[in-house]
Amino acid sequence: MMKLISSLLFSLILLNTNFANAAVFSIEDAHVRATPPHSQNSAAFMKIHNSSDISRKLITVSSDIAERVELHSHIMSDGMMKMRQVEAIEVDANGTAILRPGSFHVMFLGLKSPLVEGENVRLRLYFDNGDEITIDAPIKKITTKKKMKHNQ
Ligand SMILES: [Cu+2]
Repeated sequence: MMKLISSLLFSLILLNTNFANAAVFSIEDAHVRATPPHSQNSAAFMKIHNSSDISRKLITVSSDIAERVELHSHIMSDGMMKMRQVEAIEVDANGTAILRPGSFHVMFLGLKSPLVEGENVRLRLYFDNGDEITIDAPIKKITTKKKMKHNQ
């Protein structure tokens, strides 16, 4: 009987933890830029909502499609928009961080193969509260007006 009770209690604790984790962040509209053949780089975009009362940070993204995955933003430098690596992307308390072309994005450097429209890319997002979220982001064609130059 004690065994049953303790395993029930354990299950409840697990349920609670899962529920608490699931409630903090939600990811919407995640997608990855399709690439022409031989392209080395690509980027992922999404909306990250933080439904907690504490400001949080996206600190790392991992994926096996590229040799390196970095968090990037854009800055104006000498009158040109340039990409720059950032340590984290802030997700305000009860707010939404928007990763989009020309702003924050997840950068893939050294693609292992071209990214074909219609396929999915598995991404794992790591947050500063210890939360980890795995998503499958569809590959889409994205057209941007300006060519971006790397600043590294
Ligand atoms: Cu970038």
